[in-house]
Amino acid sequence: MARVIEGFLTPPQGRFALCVSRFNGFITEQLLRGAQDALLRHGVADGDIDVFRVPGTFELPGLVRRVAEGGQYAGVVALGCVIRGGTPHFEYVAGEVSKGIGQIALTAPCAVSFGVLTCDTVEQAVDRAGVKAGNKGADAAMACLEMVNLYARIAEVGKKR
Ligand code: INI
Repeated sequence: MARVIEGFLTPPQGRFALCVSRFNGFITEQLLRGAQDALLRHGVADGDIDVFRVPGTFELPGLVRRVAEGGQYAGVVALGCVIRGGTPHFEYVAGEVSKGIGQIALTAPCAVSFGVLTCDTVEQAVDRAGVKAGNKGADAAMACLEMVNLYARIAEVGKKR
């Protein structure tokens, strides 16, 4: 019978880094709150969570790469918010952060998750930061927790059958 290997939502060994941008802080602070709350309520100790801040979402990939590759964390969560304005700036920032975090997630020695909002309006961002559409920071933290567990299980299940 085929084995199904999934990550659990139990607290793993290891620390978590929450990397958050200050730009659009009225949204990103809510994403951070949601991510912290999700980890704490799944048994991660407060002392095992570190918060790193960057000026804007564009700066997130540079930070996340250094934090993820440093080997001190089991999971890294990127939290930011890009809101479309009247110029193409949005496209560049949103494109760079999604591409950058995506590349890091592929090769990092730990789990990396993407809690960056890319919204057309402020209202869309508010809805995703703890109002109508949940809290995407909490969702990203949960995904990170699951992937930390899953990565740990790959080595485990490879040994036994
Ligand atoms: N940074 C954001 O996090 N969100 C935005 O919506 C945004 N817009 O639209 O300008 C933004 N710009 C700043 C950018 O992330 C960098 O901090 C800046 O360009 C300096 O490198």
